[in-house]
Amino acid sequence: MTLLEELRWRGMLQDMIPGTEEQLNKESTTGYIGFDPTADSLHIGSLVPILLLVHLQKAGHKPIALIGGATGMIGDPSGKSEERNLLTPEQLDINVTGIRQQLEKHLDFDPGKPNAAELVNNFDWFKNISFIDFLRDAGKHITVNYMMAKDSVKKRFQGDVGISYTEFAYQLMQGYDFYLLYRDKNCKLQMGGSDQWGNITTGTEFIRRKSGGEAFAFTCPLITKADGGKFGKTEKGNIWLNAERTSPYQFYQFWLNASDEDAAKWIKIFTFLSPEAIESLVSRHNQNPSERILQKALAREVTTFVHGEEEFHKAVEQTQKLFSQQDAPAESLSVEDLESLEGVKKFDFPRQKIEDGLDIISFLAESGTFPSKGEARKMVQNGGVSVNRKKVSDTGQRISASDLLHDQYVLVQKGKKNYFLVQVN
Ligand code: 485
Repeated sequence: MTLLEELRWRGMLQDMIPGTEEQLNKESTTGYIGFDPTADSLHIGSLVPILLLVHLQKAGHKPIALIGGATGMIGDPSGKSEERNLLTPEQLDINVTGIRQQLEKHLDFDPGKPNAAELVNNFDWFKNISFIDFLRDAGKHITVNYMMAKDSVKKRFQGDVGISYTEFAYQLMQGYDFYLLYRDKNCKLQMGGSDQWGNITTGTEFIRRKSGGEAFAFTCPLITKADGGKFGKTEKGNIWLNAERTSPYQFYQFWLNASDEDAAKWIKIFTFLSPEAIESLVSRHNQNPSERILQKALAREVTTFVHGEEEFHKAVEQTQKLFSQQDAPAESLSVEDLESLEGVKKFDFPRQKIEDGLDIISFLAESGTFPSKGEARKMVQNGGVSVNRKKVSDTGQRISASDLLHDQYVLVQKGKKNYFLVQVN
């Protein structure tokens, strides 16, 4: 399979400029993807473009990861219905460092290889370009009429919010990047998510008008979820690649909890497993879906890719500790275990009240774990509530300081799987 045949099979191809496939089949080609430093970490949405760069390199082409130190100062209007807030230079510095470290981890920069990866930052060239030079050198080659026809800005002409001149100019900067990489590094290909199509084609147009050259591009689809929810978000927010923001355990859990339909799609996109290996996993999975063979393989592959083998094994151990031994005493769970219980919701509660002691029904209602005392009582009477993993059998039971885990938590369980962590303060 050629690179593009493989990406097509994996469901990683959306739009493509005609001739791209021929170019990639013809010669080793340099291709780039840009990442703006809008946060100090990438999230799993950016994993697909990273994987594109890895696939590109594996197929013998040369990947360039561009960090948008300059474009990040402006803000891409693509797919955004409102003007963005400007980030401070200090925040941008922190973000550039965080993102650089993540990109460096996944590409092969070995200078001995002819297709060694490269990392560039567009601040390095934009910092030296004057406004006059930019208008003469870049702005002059693209008409405003052309720029206005892009989806990324068109929507903003219609609503009341409008678009600033700053954000309107964004596509010219990205187009200029492509032109410079084309000119100086013979980079003929740009990739990105499908929201980037407009900016990317401004680049190929720019290259054509300014130098008569031909450049290529393709995009990957934005990842969706079968239930219509937003990909990469849980109740606790985004799933980040940075272990301090999303622990490897939570990361592992995210993939493990995928629906069957999503897992079958995602295993092609997010792993390097071969089509044969994936087909065999799918058929084994379908014979016995409750074993979650696909989810386990997906979670193993992605967690190992992002966090390494050791963290993957730790995540599996932690999962076994929490789920296979459902009756392990709550006292044996560490603070991290408690905080990372799947889907756990946290509530605050005044310490004083616990120290004074109160009845279980008031505690459940006042802590917010139940909407009312009536509902709390009903569920306790039905045997559906546990505190610190012990079933509450008596509505008169009391809660006091001796029930605190690690001197600050009470673990409440509604039914089997709904966890609530009440933290006193
Ligand atoms: O020359 C370039 C300068 C900046 C960029 C690209 C080329 C960044 C780009 N405009 C952008 O905003 N990308 C998004 C980001 O950085 O968060 C996301 C895209 C997504 C995918 C990912 O970057 O929304 O589709 O391309 C890598």
